[in-house]
Amino acid sequence: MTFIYKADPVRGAEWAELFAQKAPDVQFRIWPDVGPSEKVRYLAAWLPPDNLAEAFPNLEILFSVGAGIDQFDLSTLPQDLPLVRMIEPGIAEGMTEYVTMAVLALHRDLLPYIDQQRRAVWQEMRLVPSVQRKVGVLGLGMLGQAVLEKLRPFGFPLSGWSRSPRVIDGADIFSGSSELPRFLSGCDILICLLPLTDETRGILNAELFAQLPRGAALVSAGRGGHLHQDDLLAALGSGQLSGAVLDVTDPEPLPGDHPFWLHPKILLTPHIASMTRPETAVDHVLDTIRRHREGLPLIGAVDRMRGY
Ligand code: NDP
Ligand code: OXD
Repeated sequence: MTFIYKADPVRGAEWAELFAQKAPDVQFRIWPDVGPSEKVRYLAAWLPPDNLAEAFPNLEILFSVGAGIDQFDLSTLPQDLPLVRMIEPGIAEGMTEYVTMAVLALHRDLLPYIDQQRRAVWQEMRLVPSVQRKVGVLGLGMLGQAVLEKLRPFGFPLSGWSRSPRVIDGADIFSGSSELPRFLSGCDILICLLPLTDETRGILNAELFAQLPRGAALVSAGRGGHLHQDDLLAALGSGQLSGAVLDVTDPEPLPGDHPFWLHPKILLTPHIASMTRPETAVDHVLDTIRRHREGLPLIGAVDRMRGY
């Protein structure tokens, strides 16, 4: 029984050591060294190979090595093949640190202060108390909920928006497109942690920015495809938005001459908000294999109809 890892080979070597300790009965191989293809039962990939069904006729589970699965073309995957995304505490920990850093940077005017420093300007700005800075999260899944919990002690009025209604302690929750305008009107800092689907592609656009309070700021850490780049530049130019922290772009990396690189109101990071941690990722994968063998529901199984 073979498990194939097809992503960053350095992290793959760490997975190999963990498999050797925790599941010595499984033959762990790193792409492209796949061995006899009929023995392959499990594949963990950032991008799966073409012709998956022909390449591995006995595949039982396809894992995404990340929390997102938009990099997979769902229409080309065998319909009955379970697709399981990465659910492990390292991803949530990294994301909550990143978003907290971004929210505090925007709240405490770090971008204009960096700009002032570059120009040798020593000038204070009025400090806004946290109770007057409303923070809202688009997407209330594993990451959105963890972020709200992490932000709670700072005293920002918190809110969130998702597809289905829910109750979260200490946050006003909105759901569905009908409640989006009311949610947006209460966000001085808007954090996007949605998955990228047909419904969410391009959601961060001029129409959405116009519904935020004037001078609001954006943290985009879901996927680059959520953002309409020209609309962001226009909103920053007009003052409708005051700043943006972007961890994801489309494409990644951006071309060298892209206006985001040197924009004084944009802080850009290279998709590092969080990273799958091998120790806990391997536990998730082995637990999923066990549950699959026992006929139990799989944690992190992707709903093909919803697309996340
Ligand atoms: P989940 O699937 O757990 O949560 C997704 C949330 O988005 C849910 O609350 C869901 O609503 C909501 N949602 C989806 N579609 C819509 C819609 N059309 N309208 C309103 N709400 C919607 O995902 P995670 O929290 O685990 O991850 C979110 C994304 O973060 C990933 O898909 C990935 O793209 C990105 N990511 C980025 C990383 C980085 O390093 N920058 C690292 C890890 C992930 P409902 O609850 O009703 O289903
Ligand atoms: C992920 C990511 O989806 O790294 O986990 O973006």
